[in-house]
Amino acid sequence: MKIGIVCYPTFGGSGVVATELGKALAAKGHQVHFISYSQPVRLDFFSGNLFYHEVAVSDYPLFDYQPYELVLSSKLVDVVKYEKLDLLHVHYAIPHASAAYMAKQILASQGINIPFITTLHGTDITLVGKDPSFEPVITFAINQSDAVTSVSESLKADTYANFPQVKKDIKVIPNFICLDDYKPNDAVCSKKMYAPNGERLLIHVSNFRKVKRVEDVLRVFDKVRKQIPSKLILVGDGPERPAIEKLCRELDTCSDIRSLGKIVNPEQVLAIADLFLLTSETESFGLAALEAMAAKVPVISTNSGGIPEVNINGFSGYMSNVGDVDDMAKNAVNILKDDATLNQFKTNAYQQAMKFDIAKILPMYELLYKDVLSKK
Ligand code: GMT
Repeated sequence: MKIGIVCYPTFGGSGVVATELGKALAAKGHQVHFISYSQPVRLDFFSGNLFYHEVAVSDYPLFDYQPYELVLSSKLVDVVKYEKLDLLHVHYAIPHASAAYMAKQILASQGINIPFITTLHGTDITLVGKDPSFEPVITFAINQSDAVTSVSESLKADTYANFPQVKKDIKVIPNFICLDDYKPNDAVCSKKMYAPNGERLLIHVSNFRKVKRVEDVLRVFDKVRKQIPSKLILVGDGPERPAIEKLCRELDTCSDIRSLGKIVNPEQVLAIADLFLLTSETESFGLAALEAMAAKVPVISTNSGGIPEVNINGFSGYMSNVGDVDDMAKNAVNILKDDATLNQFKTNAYQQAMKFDIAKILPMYELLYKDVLSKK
């Protein structure tokens, strides 16, 4: 098949999922064309089946806001026509689904029928998408998609709740990881670098937005390190960084925390971690937690959104109510208190991650593509 994938190229989960999906499809012999405004960060892989088309937005002075959606629609028309694509798969509803709809209509006027599949990722439905200014467009674009998937049952339910006019059947295809990328020998970091005296190593990976409640990560860590010698690694960057730095000083924990910034291959750092902290207000899925489990790192998380579909309480880690940092710290100590318990949780975490191996999930997308094409 010749598949066009539209995604955000940044470190966000939707871009990561889209890129890894495209890489896996290319490895299976499909021709995959990425269409985005810059090279996706995880597109660090060479294959004769992978192509990248940049959406170049002009900076004409009349525009205070560049009309990205229109440029994207035009680019889609161009790529579909000249690369003879079979279908488009757009990740994140805003504005990718409506741009795909527009491209589809333009192409239809030229006698070309291109189906498009929309994958909903989370904040496009639960945060940004909820904004009434987006509602009619999102509802319309979802209903007009040839197929719609969501990354969890929870997100599917949220979509119907937040967009009552959505009538489309939504198919849940969970996120995945490529377990082959998590081979222990691939570790390029050593634990001694960050925990020189054998301390337990906690880790948090996110884009440091408000929804991640990174302050809670610091508060949990502060409570844990008072009971068990520990260090904390922060991976990622984002708007909440100044608030985090302030809190770290207030709690006097800075000497035990290392910020590594944005990292393209988080598995290299996850490989040396003992415990992952995910304190989000909501997560449609929590790909970061799944990546941790694939690296045999148990997860202390909140129980909101789709997280319970990923982290199994008392098995791959523990879940607590949003903001209950005392409970999270208690659970963290329970996992970290001795090697036997920690090793059991590490084994369980990996076992849970195996359920989401790409080998199991990729065929679901391929089946969906075939189904959509059969109705073309
Ligand atoms: O978490 C973010 O802020 C980024 C966002 C994205 O779309 O890039 O992540 C969402 O999609 C991920 C991949 O499907 C999910 O694993 C995340 O849970 C989801 N984030 C939220 O729902 C907050």
